[in-house]
Amino acid sequence: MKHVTAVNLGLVGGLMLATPAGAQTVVHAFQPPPLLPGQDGVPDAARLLAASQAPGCQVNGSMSRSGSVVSVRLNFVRARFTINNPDPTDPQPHGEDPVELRSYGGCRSGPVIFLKPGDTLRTDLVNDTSTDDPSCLQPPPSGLSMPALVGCFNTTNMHTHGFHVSPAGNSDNVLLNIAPQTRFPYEVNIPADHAAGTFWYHAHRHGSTAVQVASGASGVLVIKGDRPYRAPTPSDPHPIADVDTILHDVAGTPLPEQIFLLQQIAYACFQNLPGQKGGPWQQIYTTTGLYNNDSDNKNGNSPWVCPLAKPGQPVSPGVVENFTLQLDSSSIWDTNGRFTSVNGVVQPTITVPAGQIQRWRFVHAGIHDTVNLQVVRASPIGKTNLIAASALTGNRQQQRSAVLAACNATPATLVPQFEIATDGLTRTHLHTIGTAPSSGALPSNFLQPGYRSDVLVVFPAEGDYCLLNQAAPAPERVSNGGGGGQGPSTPQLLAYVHVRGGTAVTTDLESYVEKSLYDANPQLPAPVRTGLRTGDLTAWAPYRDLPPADSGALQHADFAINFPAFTVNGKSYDPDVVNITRQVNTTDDWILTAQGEPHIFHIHVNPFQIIDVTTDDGHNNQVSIYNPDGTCKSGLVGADKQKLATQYCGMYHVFKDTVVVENGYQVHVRTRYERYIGEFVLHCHILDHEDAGMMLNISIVPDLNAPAGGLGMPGMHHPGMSGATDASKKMP
Ligand SMILES: [Cu+2]
Repeated sequence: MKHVTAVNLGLVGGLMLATPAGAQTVVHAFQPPPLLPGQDGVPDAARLLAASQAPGCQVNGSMSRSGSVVSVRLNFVRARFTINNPDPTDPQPHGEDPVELRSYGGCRSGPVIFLKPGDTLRTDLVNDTSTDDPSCLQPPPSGLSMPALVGCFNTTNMHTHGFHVSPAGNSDNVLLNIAPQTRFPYEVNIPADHAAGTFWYHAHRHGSTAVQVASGASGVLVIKGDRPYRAPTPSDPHPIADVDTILHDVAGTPLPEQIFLLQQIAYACFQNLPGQKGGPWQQIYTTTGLYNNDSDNKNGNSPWVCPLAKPGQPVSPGVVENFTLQLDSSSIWDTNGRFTSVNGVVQPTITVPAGQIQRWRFVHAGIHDTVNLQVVRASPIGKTNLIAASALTGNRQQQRSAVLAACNATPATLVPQFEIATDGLTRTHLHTIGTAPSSGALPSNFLQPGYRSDVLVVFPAEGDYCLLNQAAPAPERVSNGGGGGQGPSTPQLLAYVHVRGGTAVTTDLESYVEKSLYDANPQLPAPVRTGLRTGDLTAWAPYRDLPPADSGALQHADFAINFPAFTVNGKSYDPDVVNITRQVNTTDDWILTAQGEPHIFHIHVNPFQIIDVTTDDGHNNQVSIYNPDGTCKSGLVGADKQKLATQYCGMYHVFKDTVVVENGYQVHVRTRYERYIGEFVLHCHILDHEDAGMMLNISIVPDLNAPAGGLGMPGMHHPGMSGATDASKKMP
């Protein structure tokens, strides 16, 4: 471990720090996600702090707005760029690993797209990848060891995750297949009553989803709303209001915002010997040698490296090409040494003033590893403050001890996060994460793949802080039983936070935030405004409690792996089968369960409300983990049960679109199939599980009791047609 000397803390961004040994560490400034050329009139862009001039990615694409029509050209390409590597032994120039990855626009993270309720998003998705990728051959080369259902990695499509929009036709239709060297005009009509919030888009072609998302094929969708609070009337008992309209200071200046697109880009450098048997992408360079599919190969537990090529030793750029070696291995993200990046940058440095309330939009765009997000005040180690100097070095495993020492989370060092929205949807009450220890563990903002969390943060005083992905014992993580992450759960510093200037806050931070919102919004009627003093956001929450299911019929989703089959309700995904048919504008109760290891439920189009979470009381009775006030009962989560369940403690009656399903618990959710008919999917959001089959088709039809579910005329079966009116699929 190399230590750096003291540096000028006022400088960030490409600053080279001298170390005693003469090696150099580069400080990387926080960068917002790239914007598309042509995107203008975005008030947020001007407010995004820091580093807007930093050398970012030149996005391959464009954007324009004409009235409410937003036209985006997004190129899906396999492009060369670099990813910074904090390991000082990395031989690549300037510590930048060359990579060649599939992504949107040829950037490490896709461009952020700002939208408004009522907009039409027209996306010209240009699949500019080649037609001759090995994974697309039939059969693929034996060396790729591709499981059934997985591949072709150059075929893609696009999902608007969390949007309440049509799943049919050329809207949010993930049953489409956009082949290499073709393009497709998506048109997503965002209804005028759509919630404002944080959403995201990503590739969702079954079989290539994990490879593409693990390569960085994801970006953030922000819907900004300007609908002010209005009093309810008999004809409009729940007027829509956007939380955006109250997030400003007393002068009316909107609170600064930051986007954190968290990606787990699983690149590896391969030795592709010319003409090697079984094709390319079989041998990964690691610190201890080559890692391949040989069952006795021990290098699978060693961090990956990208050496310089030598005669007879070819080295590919960093790629994601081997599903089995890079994504599907049970502990690989824990051991590969790679970092969760923030908007494409590994361990950036963000500088904020003390006392300033900011809205941070977290998006977990990784494919299968939990992020236990904490904000922690840093501690110097001896004379060196590694966080002040932005100077952690080494791969993720090598940084472990320094991270734990420098970012030592205790009740005294933890900075609370005040969550205002989950999965983009404003909560009815501000939820404080990070002050009171619960169940013996320090609270984290548990982010699972697919989750979003919008939080207000405020730093009490100047100093140095860690944005931390805290280490988590196996029971607190997904895939503790294999298949995603059963390794040592190495903690990681996600970002350095330097708090400079501003005004210190000496009062309780929650009171400070709530009073600030109260003071800034004198336009509100008294009871609504007063509610802000205790974090009441009900007036801005887009969804109300759902009444019980119409039919009383219960739907189930049970996730299980019976290797090699990855199943929901005992079935692996079959694109030709409609597994579940339900009727539009009705409400269902669902029970979600997972066998063997935790999985992550996600369903498209409509959010769901967490009605209850139950577990066995030891006498074959399911009992709620919640008290009547929505707090967690002690004894049913935590020490004597699986700790992952503590994640449910902030979720009582919350609306979400993605939720972890812990073993030994039943997650009861309620959803209303509002407005849209058509076929879409529910699946595990551990994306290698999804590709391997953990997905079902659901069809929403106009009338369950009409012939063919009320879709079209009897006998109207058109083979090959897909979308809302496809009655040709087999019913189970
Ligand atoms: Cu799963």
